[in-house]
Amino acid sequence: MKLFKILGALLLTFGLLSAQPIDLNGKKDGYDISLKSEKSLVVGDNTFLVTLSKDGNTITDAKVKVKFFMPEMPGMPYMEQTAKAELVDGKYKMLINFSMSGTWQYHLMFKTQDGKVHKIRSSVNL
Ligand SMILES: [Cu+2]
Repeated sequence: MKLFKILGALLLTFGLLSAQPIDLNGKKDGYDISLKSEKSLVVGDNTFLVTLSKDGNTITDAKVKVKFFMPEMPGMPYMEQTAKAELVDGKYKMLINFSMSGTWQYHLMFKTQDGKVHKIRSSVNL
């Protein structure tokens, strides 16, 4: 009985943690990148917001795109979702539809005015 209570509490804790919107920050080639989701991630439509800055200055003239993918697994083909960002209120906004829960890897790419393409790789869970 006690064990079930502990397991229940753990599940609840994980549930609450994974129910938070994502808020990831990284640095690449001198740029500060933040990737946020508007809400907690769900199977279906998710809005992502990216902000870019360099030396404290917000960059709004880059081209930003993202690719989320899940490798092939037994009984499941490779899955991929890509989106090009649209600039809304100084933030790069993208819509991604996740077809299933699990770990999705992503490549976030942005092309700056100097013509250089920068890429960061990470993953999210839902
Ligand atoms: Cu999958």
